[in-house]
Amino acid sequence: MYFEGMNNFWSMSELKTEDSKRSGIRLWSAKKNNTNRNMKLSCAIAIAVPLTVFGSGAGTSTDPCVPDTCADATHCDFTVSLMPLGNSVAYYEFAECPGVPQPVLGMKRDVTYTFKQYDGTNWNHPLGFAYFTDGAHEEVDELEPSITQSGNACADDNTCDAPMYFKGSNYLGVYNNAVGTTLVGDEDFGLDVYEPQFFIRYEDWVGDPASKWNVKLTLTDASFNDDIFYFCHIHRGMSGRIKLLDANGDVITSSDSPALMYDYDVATGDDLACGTYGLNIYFEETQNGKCADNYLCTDGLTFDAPKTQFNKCLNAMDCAMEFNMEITPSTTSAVATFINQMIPHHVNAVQMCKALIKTGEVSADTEPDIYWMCWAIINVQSSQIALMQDWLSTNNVDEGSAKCFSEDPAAPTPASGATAAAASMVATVASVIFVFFAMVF
Ligand SMILES: [Cu+2]
Repeated sequence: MYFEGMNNFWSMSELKTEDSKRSGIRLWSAKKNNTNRNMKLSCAIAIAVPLTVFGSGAGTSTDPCVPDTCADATHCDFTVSLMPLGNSVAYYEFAECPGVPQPVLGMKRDVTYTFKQYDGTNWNHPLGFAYFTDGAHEEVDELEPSITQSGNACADDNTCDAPMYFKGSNYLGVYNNAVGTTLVGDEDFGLDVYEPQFFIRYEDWVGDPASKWNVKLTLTDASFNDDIFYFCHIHRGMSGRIKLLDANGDVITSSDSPALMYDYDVATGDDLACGTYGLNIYFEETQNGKCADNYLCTDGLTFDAPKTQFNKCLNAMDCAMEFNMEITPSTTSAVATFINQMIPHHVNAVQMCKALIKTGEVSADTEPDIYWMCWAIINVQSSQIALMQDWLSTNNVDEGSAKCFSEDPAAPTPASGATAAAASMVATVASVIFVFFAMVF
């Protein structure tokens, strides 16, 4: 029943499915989601079975993450999942180098790599591959059968290196450059079927036994040595570097080129305990008077430590929402006013889910309905935030985003010239912090 409601909600994002290239959201951070891994670790220890080693490498440019469990010399797997905590949407993680958000991957030429998006957390995060950061989100070249960076004649017959999208063993396209098969030139590499499927209801996406979503990528262009990127076709800000390796497994081009166009989110301070990102200035000890209220009536009640922490997280995110909703409405655009109210509202929903997952009381095993609803909130509301941010920048509506308060609302009203000057300075600093915060978000 919950998912029926969600399906309607889902269709809101489908309004812009065809425009998903601009539906990405900027990320706010990166912290490892320990929950599932720890669960796997404790299970493994309990039954005294050695842990399977999928791969090796630190996931850095000098030590890329590589698979060790290759079927043979020319067929290897990357096992994909997503970590939601400590960042704004989610970051890719690979079982070959667990615990590393957005790792640098290493790939050899003329090896077919299968990126297995089997894990449920892949829902709404179909992998793409691009020559530059974020691919079509930024209107830069992706790996497609008709696109080459090296001047290779492949562009003439649609045989350039491109991913091949699968549902189970069922190939969804026509183009083919997999090792050990016949090269087929065609513009259709299956993405047009694959990507829309990642928007459907979770149960439908994951429920079909054949729904072993996977992407195969084979790099063959011997005259191209630059790095490429994996990225999410739905959310921008999730690009990770892929470096070419020689036959010995050594990095061919040590410099990182092209550049990744942003830094990853790294949660610190109180955000670490909440699974959130960007809330540190709103916690009660440090909120600098941004909010006068305590949002939870906890007097006289006792809570265990995890719930005390969760309450603290909620209080901070409620403060953030209220503070960021206190704006002057636009006199020219109700849409702008709506957006400036809705973005902090959506951010709050996403943060609430991250904090709830962080408590450990909600997981795919213990509370699957709530857990996957939270993933829906994280994935869809993040896309909607990006859509709204894009609307504001496209329509250039500045009005309606001004804060109601030019100074700390909890500070005493300045009475004299000297205190007014001091208060003005405080207000200026607060404004700068707010503008910075707004830009980051
Ligand atoms: Cu995504």
